[in-house]
Amino acid sequence: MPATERPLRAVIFDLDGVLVSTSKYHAQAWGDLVRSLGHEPPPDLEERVKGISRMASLKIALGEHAKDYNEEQLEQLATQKNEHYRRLSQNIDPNDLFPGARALFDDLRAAGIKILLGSASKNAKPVLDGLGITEYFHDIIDGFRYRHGKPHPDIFLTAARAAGADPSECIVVEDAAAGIDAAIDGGFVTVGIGTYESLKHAHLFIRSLEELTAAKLRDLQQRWRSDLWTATSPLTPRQAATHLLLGEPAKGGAWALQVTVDGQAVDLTRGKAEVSDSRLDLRTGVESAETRWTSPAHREMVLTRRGFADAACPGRRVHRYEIESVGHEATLDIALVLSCARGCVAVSDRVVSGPLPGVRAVTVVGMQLHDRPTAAYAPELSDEQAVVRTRTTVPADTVLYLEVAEMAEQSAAPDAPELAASVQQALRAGFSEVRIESAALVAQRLAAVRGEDEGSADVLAVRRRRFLQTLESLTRRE
Ligand code: B16
Ligand code: MG
Repeated sequence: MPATERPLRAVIFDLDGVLVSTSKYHAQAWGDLVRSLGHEPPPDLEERVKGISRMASLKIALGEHAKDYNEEQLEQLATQKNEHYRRLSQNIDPNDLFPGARALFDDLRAAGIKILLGSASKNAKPVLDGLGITEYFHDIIDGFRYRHGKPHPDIFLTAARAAGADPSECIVVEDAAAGIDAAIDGGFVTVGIGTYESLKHAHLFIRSLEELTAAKLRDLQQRWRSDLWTATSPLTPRQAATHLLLGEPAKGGAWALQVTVDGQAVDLTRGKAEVSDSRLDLRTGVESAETRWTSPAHREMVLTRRGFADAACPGRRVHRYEIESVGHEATLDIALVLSCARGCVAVSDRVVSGPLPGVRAVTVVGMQLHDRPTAAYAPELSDEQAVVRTRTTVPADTVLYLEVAEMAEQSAAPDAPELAASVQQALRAGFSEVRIESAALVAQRLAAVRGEDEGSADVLAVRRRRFLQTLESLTRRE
């Protein structure tokens, strides 16, 4: 497809940390609130709540104390914090706009490229008014306009639709790791601004908006637009659906995720399943697939799986499942099942290991719920299986993030402590953090295999093939 068929149509800006610094006010308001309750806020509070929705931020600010408050009390605390934040942020004026923003807006406008806001904040409009830049925006997607917060791509997908553009025709500018994750998963080209350590997976990192022009953004979008860097999996829809829930067999090993919703097993071969193609994003090595499943009892679920072979740790694979229960609250029973021969080991409450039948090999696999520090896990061992179980409740229309890490080795001893340590380390760090490191390495390899001759469709095809081979060899354990 000629490059001109997918021009840059829109640039979607996050607000806090990209156009203005409100994070100090957010952090101060959360800190004051938590201290007034007699608790100490986490030391890295300001960084951790960047880009995160108000209620999710509250749980981060309260940490383990969150479980001491019921939903109604949490709502009240969030309102109290917001009133304090509004007072702190009401003096924002045009001098607070970050350097380079206005010149970039003028340049984009002159080039006919739409400007949109993609912010988690419900206070975005008064802040834009205070900055005196509201008139530039084609549309403002704020905390009132999306269903799922970052790292879900919903905010940016809503913005792309509002611009009448495909995600591959848009660039997202973000300062938060969760925002770059969300944009990459949505198929956008990304610019990270701020702290390099948490933004290594962005396609371009900048320190100031002064570094950007419409022409530079156009070049970036033409080079990295997702339609050029996405491979569709050859799996049939039915295979992809099975794959989605069952995970992939590790080398010689087999693990499966079993999910029960309100007592009914999620079984994609029953009821109705609409399955997307499984897509591999060659820019990051992440493969994802989505299924919308309606159970025979008319319960609707959206299940997304994202997984990658960790370039920073050969042999390790990391997966994240996003489970949304549409229109109703659900109780989920989740079991991670590892099939193996005798001698399974429970490495911890959430990590199990076992030798594989018939071969001299071992698999270690573990899971955890993201952002649910108080969830309880229980390992169970039998002759043929090692299972980790947990139970949780998901409010209607919210997304539960479940992370799985696995490692397998042909010749390891059955209790292979270094494999177990690697799986535990991946779970401790979380999907996003592991992905940032891995994506940075993938990007380095990609730069190394990139041909000098840019632009022609043939060159791109060859380059992608070579990159795939490199990626594969990179993530294969010796
Ligand atoms: P509110 P962004 C985010 O803004 C902030 O970074 C985050 O700290 C805040 O919790 C969130 O908005 C919600 O804000 O409480 O004002 O609705 O970075 O997405 O522009
Ligand atoms: Mg931000």
